[in-house]
Amino acid sequence: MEIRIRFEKHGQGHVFQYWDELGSEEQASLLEQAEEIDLDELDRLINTLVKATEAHSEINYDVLEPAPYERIPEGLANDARWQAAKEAGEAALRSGRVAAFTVAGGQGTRLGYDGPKGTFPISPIKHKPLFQLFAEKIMAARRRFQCDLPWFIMTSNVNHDTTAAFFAENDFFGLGGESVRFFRQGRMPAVDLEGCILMESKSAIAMSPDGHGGSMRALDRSGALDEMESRGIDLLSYFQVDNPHVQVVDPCFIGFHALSGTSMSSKMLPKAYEKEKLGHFCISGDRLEVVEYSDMPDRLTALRDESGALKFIAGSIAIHIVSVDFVRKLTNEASALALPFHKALKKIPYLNTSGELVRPTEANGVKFETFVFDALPFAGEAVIVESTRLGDFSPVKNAEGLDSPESCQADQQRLFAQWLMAEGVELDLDETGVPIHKLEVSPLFGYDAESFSESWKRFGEAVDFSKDVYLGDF
Ligand code: UD2
Repeated sequence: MEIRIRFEKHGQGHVFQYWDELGSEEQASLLEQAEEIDLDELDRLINTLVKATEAHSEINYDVLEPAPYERIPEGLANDARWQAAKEAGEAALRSGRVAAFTVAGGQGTRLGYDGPKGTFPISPIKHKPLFQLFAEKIMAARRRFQCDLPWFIMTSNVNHDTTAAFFAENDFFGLGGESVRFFRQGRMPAVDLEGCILMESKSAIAMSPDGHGGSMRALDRSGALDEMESRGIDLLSYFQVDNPHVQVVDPCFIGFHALSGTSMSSKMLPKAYEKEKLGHFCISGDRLEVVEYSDMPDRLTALRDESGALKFIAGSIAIHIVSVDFVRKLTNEASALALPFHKALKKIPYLNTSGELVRPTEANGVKFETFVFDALPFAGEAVIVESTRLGDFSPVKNAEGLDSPESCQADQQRLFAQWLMAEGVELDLDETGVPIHKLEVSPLFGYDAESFSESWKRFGEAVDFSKDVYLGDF
């Protein structure tokens, strides 16, 4: 068998060790996985990321400087540049140039939830799942901008079928099945610390999603890019499945991107504290880079400027605008713009030499992933735009504590309380700004201060805030 010989030549012949014991379906499944693996690429990754004795880093920390960003001005409503950006973004939305794009292929292990993360219930009263909140935001934007606004969702082998089934069961939350498109990201094999491919069973390689950077390749391979181009879509509003606060399409942000002529733009938040787990927007020489929190040396995260503020303050919240023609360029093999792989040391269950499954208690292997923000250096003059925390970011990552369902529900209610109080409503709040009685606002009622204000004025009903209140579509 030709493929078996190829694996042997690359020192990975053990993948087929149990071939003769397998039934025909298992053989077919193993072959399919093996064929996904680019052995030359894997050799290169093993040599540079697994076997190399010195830590391999592209980043020269000695020349790293904070990246400049577009600050939110004092009087945003009267700021000519921000208003011009908003108008440009609204025009792009109205003319159907934008698609929403969610990366939802992750394994979500930290949350400890058994199912695709997007199906996790997160709103404070109605317990709407993450996917429903995004769907309602998309629906609200369609109504406001009178556009199709399709939604592309990247899944992975781990959760593709369950994600698609969940949308079907929920009638696509009213969006129309033809306007929601799912596609799978690629996979990479995990290897042990010597570089041997790990097996999950006699017929299965330990494969895992290839990182959210894999979204670029997957957009191309799935035909999603062709579809976008044929529909006149040239801008992707990219966000992560774990963040229900995200403005799925933000006209100002889209406008800054469109007016600048860049290929990729990102939102930032000033980091709340030194070790907050956000990538850092940095300039290295003349390149814009995002240096992940785990790679940033403590001596740099601790640096402060004359005013006492963190020097490397611009944190990446994983919200981007990506031009469709840029994705084409990135995925065109001739362009040599491939995103670099990063390694993650993990505890990976594996089949030992006697064919028994071992669940290690220490990290025993390496997974390989690419990150979408590594495309920024190729994007020309990328634009980084400041956002507000409640307005755009409160992710659900951990079962408890920071970035948990509890912290996220509290933040949702703080945001809704802000909108109501701006309309002159008096609310009882606890000492952290969370209303005493639960509060939930459907994105179909209001998805930002402006749309909320419009609905509130039209709604005109007396609301009793001495008990839990849900404001829905009306
Ligand atoms: C990410 C960023 C971090 C910060 C933070 C904000 C990285 C490496 N770090 O941290 O800088 O912006 O988010 O919340 O990205 N995903 C896939 N396929 C994959 C892997 C991940 O679709 O193969 C999706 C996943 O479903 C989720 C998102 O990417 O929506 C983030 O993944 P993560 O949980 O690995 O990222 P995290 O929290 O370490």
